[in-house]
Amino acid sequence: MKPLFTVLALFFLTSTTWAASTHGIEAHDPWVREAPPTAKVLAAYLQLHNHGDKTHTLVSVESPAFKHIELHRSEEKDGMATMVRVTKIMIPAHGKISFEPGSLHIMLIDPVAPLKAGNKVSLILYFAEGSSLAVSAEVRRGGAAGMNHHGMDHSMEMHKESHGDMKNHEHKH
Ligand SMILES: [Cu+2]
Repeated sequence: MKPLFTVLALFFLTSTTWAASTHGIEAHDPWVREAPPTAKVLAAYLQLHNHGDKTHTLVSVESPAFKHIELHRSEEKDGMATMVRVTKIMIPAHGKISFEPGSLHIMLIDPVAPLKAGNKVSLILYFAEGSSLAVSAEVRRGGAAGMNHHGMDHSMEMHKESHGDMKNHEHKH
């Protein structure tokens, strides 16, 4: 965790650009799945588009609202949904990465205070190439059934295209 003033400074520097951002990386539809007030782990989702000519590599995420954040991917193993930690996620030039239920997600660990639908969570995404991107993610209800202990939705597994959703989707703008 960086000192708070650094986080805030980064936030102010980049907060106006979270929808159309730094070095060609754009975040779309960031949201956090609402969990019970006692939940120690929540998940955030968004799409990252790389409009630039260079690969960007997401390596970490920080938030003043959580003590610890990891990048995870849900996988199915022997019929059980499990999560694997991912240390970097490459977004190729003119490519797109989707974080979505049942696949890649930003795992938000140890909330500083309980969150409920309608709350906003500031996230700062750090890229290996040196840039960062601040986004504001709204807490939303993420559908009903199939929550496991990590707040993931098993019923969404069927929508997963493949285990490796890091492939380069065609860009549609
Ligand atoms: Cu996870």
